[in-house]
Amino acid sequence: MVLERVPLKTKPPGLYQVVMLNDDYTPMEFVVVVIQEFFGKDLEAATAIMLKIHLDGKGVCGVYSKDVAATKVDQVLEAAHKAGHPLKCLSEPVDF
Ligand code: TYC
Repeated sequence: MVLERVPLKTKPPGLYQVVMLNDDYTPMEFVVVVIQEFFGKDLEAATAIMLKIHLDGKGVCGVYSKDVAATKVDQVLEAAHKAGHPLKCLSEPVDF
């Protein structure tokens, strides 16, 4: 009989950060509205995140479960596409 080792531990579900990328065309006002609408930030926090992205090239808009992060990315990309802006974002695992 062959006994196979069964992993004792399953990995805890990880957290994913939604990272927004800078570009030269999307209006700052649009990015601020998107961050408020989809990431629940107030005007001041959304403006600070937008400026960080503008200056650093990218920034984290929020941290979620994998599914929720993927939904946020879809919502942002759809809103940007509909408005005709090249705004891009992605989700990636948070490492700690
Ligand atoms: N760089 C853009 C501009 O000058 C503004 C911008 C900020 C675009 C953040 C995308 O994720 C972004 N209009």
